[in-house]
Amino acid sequence: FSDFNHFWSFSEINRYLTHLTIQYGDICHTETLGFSGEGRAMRALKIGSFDGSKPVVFFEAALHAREWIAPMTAVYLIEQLVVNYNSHRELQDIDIIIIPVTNPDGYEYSHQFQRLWRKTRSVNANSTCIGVDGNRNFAHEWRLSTNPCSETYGGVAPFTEREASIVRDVFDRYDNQIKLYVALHSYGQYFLYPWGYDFVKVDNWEDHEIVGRRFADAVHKVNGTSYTIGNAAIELYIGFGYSDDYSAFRGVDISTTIELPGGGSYGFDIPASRIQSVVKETWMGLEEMLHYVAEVH
Ligand code: 0X9
Ligand code: ZN
Repeated sequence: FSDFNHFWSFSEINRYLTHLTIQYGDICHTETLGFSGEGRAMRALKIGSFDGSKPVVFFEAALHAREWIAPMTAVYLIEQLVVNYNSHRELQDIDIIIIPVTNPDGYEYSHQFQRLWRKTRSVNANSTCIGVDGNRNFAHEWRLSTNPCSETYGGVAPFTEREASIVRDVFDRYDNQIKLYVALHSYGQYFLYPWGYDFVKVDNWEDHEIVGRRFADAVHKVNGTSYTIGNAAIELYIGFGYSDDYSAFRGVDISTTIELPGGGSYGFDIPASRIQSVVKETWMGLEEMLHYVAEVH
């Protein structure tokens, strides 16, 4: 019942979360996990009882501001889960946390001023360049990078960014309970798993291959979209301080970054006319991953 023909602003997403929790208060609730660098409330939608007895699944989108298809995918995921909750018996055995906009300051900036903005909007000492790459600011194999003007600048220390530390806080709070972490990004149609800091695969990489294959097959059935599944460093490039590496380091069973389809002139600016087909096909893949968690745990 929502409009998936345009990219939603941060306030539209927030209004929608509020609306859902009013209409479906018995199934879901929202929680403000903290505040971004510029003071925006970072809200999560939570589905389930969170009484400690069930596996927790954690989705998060738009740590990179310009990757607009990611929060739309998260919103569609939220809608499908909440509206159809009662017809998904298996989902009732899982607790689900979704942060649709992990970098709200950057997301707003990309809407209002600069379409291709990626980083946070924090001020760097001794530099006029703004922002830290949230996906280089996590504490596993983090490295000091020298140039604050770089698009992949990791900050002066891990977790300098509220946006990254709020994600860490979720791992802390549900320590040993989170069985699946999905970072939604764009673009390139990849299902990536750790490690990203070296050409070495995470110990249980075969489980990641199984989950990735189930995701990709379910997506492919819808519109024929193909995904590449593999180790992040091998498939993409080496880097340090990634959220999915941190998740695996914290002991989350399955940790993945999904690079959704691209389009437009720069890849990140996929046209709004493609939102519907991407969010629908991706939902089929994500639902399949939830089935995996429900089966295994
Ligand atoms: O470079 C990134 O942060 C991600 N790609 S993006 O184009 N969305 O910026 C990839 C992260 C993949 N994960 C690891 N390399 N660990
Ligand atoms: Zn990204």
